[in-house]
Formats: sequence, C-alpha cells, structure tokens
Amino acid sequence: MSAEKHGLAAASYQPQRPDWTIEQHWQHYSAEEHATWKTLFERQSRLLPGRACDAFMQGLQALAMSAEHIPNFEQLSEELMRHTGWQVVAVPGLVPDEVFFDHLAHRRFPAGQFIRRSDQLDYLQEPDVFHDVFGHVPMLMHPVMADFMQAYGQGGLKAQSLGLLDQLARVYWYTVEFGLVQQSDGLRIYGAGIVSSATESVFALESDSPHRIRFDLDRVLRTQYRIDDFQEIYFVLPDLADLLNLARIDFKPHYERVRGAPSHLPGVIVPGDQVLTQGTGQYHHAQGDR
Ligand code: HBI
Ligand code: FE
Repeated sequence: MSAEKHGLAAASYQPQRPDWTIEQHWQHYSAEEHATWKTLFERQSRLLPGRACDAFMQGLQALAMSAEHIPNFEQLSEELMRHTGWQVVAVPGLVPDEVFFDHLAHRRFPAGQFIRRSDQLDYLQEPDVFHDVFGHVPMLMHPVMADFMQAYGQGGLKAQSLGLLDQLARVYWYTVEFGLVQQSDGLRIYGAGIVSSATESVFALESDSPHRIRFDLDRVLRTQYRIDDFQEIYFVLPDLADLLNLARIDFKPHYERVRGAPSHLPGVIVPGDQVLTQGTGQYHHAQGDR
C-alpha cells in the first residue's frame, strides 16, 4: 500500500503499542461482519479456480479458511507457523513503513482487524481483513513467498536509508500485490490486490486493455503505479520460484542503475520490454485519463 495512504492513518490514530498491534477480539465481530466476509469469500471462490495460481488455491485449502466466519488470527497463525514459520497479527489499518517492515522481517504479517462495510464491498482505502487475510495469507503458506516477504521487510529499511523506498515499493506492488505468473497451464494471478478483488481478478487476466510484460527488476523499480483503479500494466513472472532469486540478490547494483533515472508511467511500453500482451489502453482512456 502506498505511503500517501499511510499518511492518512498516521495523522488520525495514536498507537497503544510501539509495534501498532491490537487485539483481534474475534468474538466481537458482529453477525453482519461475518456475513460480509461470507459474501466476499463466496464471490472470490467462484472466480478464482482457473484464475489464481496453484500455490494460492493450495494455501487457501490448507488453511481451512471458510466462508462461514472471519478467520481467527491465532488459529491461522498456528497453521502458518507449522508450514512456513509465519504469524498473523492484528493492526488497525495501514501502519508506518518502518513498523510494517519490522513485522515482515520477523515473519509477522500485519493484517487489518476490521472488515469493510457491506455497502463498500468493492472499494476501500485501507487494507481490511478480507484483503489481508484472504488475499495475502494463502500465499504465505508457499515457502518462496514466505522468504520473499521477509526479505522485503529486511530490504525496506535499507531502501529507506538510501532514499529509494519509492522504487522498492514498486517491486512489492508489482509482485505481492498485483503479480501474475506463467503457469504451465496458462497465465495466473498470485497478487493479493487482484485475488481479493472480484472485478480485477477478471480484468487482470481477460481484459484487452492492460499491458502484460515479463517481469524485469530494473524495469519494475522504475515504473510508477496507480492506487486508485485497475492497473494499466501487469508484470508476469515465468515462475513463482523467481521470487526466491529476488529475495536473495543484492539490490545495490540495481539501485545504482535506477537512481536518478526517469521513471516510467504505467501505461507505456518501453524499449527492452518483453511484451506478452500489448494492451489497448481502452479501459483507462475511457476513464478520461489521458
Ligand atoms: N501497513 N498494514 C499495512 N499494510 C501494508 O501493506 C502496508 C502498511 N504500511 C506501509 C506499506 N504497506 C507500504 O507503504 C510499504 O510496503 C512501502
Ligand atoms: Fe496488500
């Protein structure tokens, strides 16, 4: 999520604990809140087979999340801990970058405690329990994603001290949030921002509008993103295992190459791109963007 959005939260909220965690108070969710979860869960469960990657579908199965109620973070954490050593902790919404990175670096995933209102099923400003738990947690059952997320936490503080956090955040955005992967049986979604959205899980794979480009680290470090609408460009990993390389390599030489280089708008294809689908751009043009 973006720094801009986090600014909003930080201005209006005083944390009780330095790590910003709160109690989930699972027993306090109302019947209406569980019903909202159910609506969202069932909608995505219909859409995702054949669209989400195998790792996501397997993670979802193995965690025994159900449509019936918002998951209890303690139970989720037990299961996750057994598989990949991760935990889920509750936070009120977006937390400051340093706090977010510190949690990830220690294999704790901070998940929004609240759920969106039932009249706002398709749009919300801050990550809620559906986006965070349904969207992110199944992929944390995958060893490669588990290591990549931790490495992102560790790399975040470094990038911040180098003044390159905006660039690093683009890697998170175009992988963890909006990534696509080439599976042997076709293109699939693994990004949490897509799998948790009914409209974007169709748009990202099936629309003629967005570009789909093979993932390249330097290219992604230089590419702006939009937080307010469907993405204009998606980056495709040949294999989820490629995240392991991204978790292990030293970003230094990449940072040196991109530092001071102009950034790219999300709607353009640039020389060197390995284009899988050249988008028509029609969706965003119709929105009156450009
Ligand atoms: N806080 N809860 C939460 N979730 C996020 O995804 C998040 C955050 N704070 C900061 C942040 N993301 C991003 O700005 C960093 O990845 C750069
Ligand atoms: Fe997210």
